[in-house]
Amino acid sequence: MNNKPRVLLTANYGPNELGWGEDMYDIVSSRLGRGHGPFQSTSHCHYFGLYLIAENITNPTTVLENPHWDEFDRELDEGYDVVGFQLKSLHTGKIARMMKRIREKKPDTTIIVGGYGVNALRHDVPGDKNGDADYIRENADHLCREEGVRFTRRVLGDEPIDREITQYQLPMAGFSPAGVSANGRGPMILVSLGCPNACDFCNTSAAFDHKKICVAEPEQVVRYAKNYQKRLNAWNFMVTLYDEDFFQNEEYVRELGRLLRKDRETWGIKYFTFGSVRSMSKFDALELRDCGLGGVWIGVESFLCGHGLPEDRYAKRQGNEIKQMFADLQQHGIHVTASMVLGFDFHTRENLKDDIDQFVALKPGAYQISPMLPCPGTALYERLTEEERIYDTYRWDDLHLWSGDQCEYVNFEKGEMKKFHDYAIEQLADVNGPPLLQTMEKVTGFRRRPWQVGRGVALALGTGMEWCGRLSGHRPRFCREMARTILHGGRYDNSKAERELEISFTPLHEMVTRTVAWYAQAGHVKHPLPGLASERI
Ligand code: B12
Ligand code: SF4
Repeated sequence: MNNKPRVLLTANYGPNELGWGEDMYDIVSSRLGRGHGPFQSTSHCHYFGLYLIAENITNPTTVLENPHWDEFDRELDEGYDVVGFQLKSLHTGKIARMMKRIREKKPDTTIIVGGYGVNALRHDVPGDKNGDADYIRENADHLCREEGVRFTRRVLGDEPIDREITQYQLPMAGFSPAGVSANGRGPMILVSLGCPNACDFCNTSAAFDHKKICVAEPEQVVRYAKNYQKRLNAWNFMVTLYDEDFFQNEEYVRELGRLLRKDRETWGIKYFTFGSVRSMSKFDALELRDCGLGGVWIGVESFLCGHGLPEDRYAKRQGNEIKQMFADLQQHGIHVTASMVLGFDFHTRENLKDDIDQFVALKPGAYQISPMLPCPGTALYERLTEEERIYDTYRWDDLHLWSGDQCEYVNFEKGEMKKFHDYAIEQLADVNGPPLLQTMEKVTGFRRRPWQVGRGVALALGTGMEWCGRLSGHRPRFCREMARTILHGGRYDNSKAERELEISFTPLHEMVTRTVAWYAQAGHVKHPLPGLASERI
């Protein structure tokens, strides 16, 4: 331990909130895979920004993630000189309360506040009757609205400020597929912050004044990814690269691809990242796959902007036709997560339903459906304030996707947007089904919602099968190892090995088709399966 000032980095105190019945801190159950009932997968995440700062300063540092109030209070007694908070707008009240406690206990503590909630402090929300935003603005010693590692080093006098930002010790996210208690680990690397596309509703673009700040060059990304190989003791995995629109810089994408291909040891590394139609239109799916892309989150937002439609709505939607783009990516084994916004000014009851139906037809592997929520600090919030369309009841606690209407939608009644949200989730779950079942759909040829029993019945059946197996001492038909095998096989793309070693792998759906066919031929399947009735066997 050195004698430098002691630093505590913390997020808001817990417990975390539920949003329309799901844990907001679980991105899979609350958003990306919402609505799958007994087939629901779950996940957990970490406050990466805080760990990144901790790794890159030389002061003795403690990180707390959502401590309960008593734990936070007790920790303050350890005597910290500097306390840094990660602020999400939703927790403005909680962070103000934590700051007040610090000022009571040790008034001369240096308080730093960073995170996206800081950008939102540019505006007020009408429901902030407690004056929490004012308190933070007036009592924080430093508000960070730039890249946080260098900012913190500057505050601490931790020279040289511009030395490398390393990413060797970050915690990993965890994912548990439905019914499987094992935890898949999800490593991450921060590539850049901010986005020049400047969509009017976008908080992360506004936070950095629509600039892009690069944190890791391709060579660094490969180095940090190789370190994850050691930590995970695995050659093959998917790493999340945080970048608001990764494909904007074509040279970066190609250089990273070149480096990953160059070294035999990194052939198994795939990445998941964020992209837009406009930036991805500069590549074809095959090239993206060869550059290491394994999964991408694309903001679809609406079909009323984009290919063939005027530029003035959202420029990031210009470029190739989106349905074809999705189909190409998916055919090349690239997993696509898609998001859409409900309640733009151009939405009406009729075209919004049509928008949702077109979104469902994209068959995204995962999805986020967001009722439009104007975030303070953005151009959208400014405009709606001028148009007097922000409701007086709007509080900081409402700054999440499931808070209901906080502003007036041009063509909808109050409360109507949740109905469209629920319609979208229902369609995604019922029409497309969970990812594993989507594969089964291809295999069996059943395309008419074969698993559309009621949620309660499905839940009872699933739970019943599992417990019958346990209680009777018989092996259940579907077990953890089977799920693991299927998930393992489907997650990786073997294109590099195919190309360079000239071997071929059987695609997942073909492998399952053949296996099921074998069972059918051996007389283990009582009823004929439509998908196996043709020459596909
Ligand atoms: C991963 C993620 C999550 C994860 C984990 C979040 C977490 N642990 O904080 C999960 C899925 C759980 C999640 C949940 C939610 N999230 Co979230 N999430 C993100 C996402 C995609 C990436 C954040 C991240 O880890 N980046 C990588 C790290 C390394 O970078 P960073 O956090 O930006 O940190 C850097 C700087 O910002 C700064 N910094 C950050 N903290 C601090 C602190 C100090 C002291 C300093 C000096 C600097 C600093 O320094 C860091 C290094 O440069 C962002 C959007 C985005 N693209 O960034 C949204 C985002 C942060 N989430 C957001 C929201 C609103 C939510 C939810 C409320 C759900 C929702 N969307 O409605 C819930 C809240 C759950 C909860 N209880 O906190 C908003 C916050 C907006 C706001 N005004 O506050 C964002 C910006 C999304 C958006 N586009 O609006 N989220
Ligand atoms: S493209 Fe995405 S990250 Fe960039 S400004 Fe638009 S919504 Fe924000």
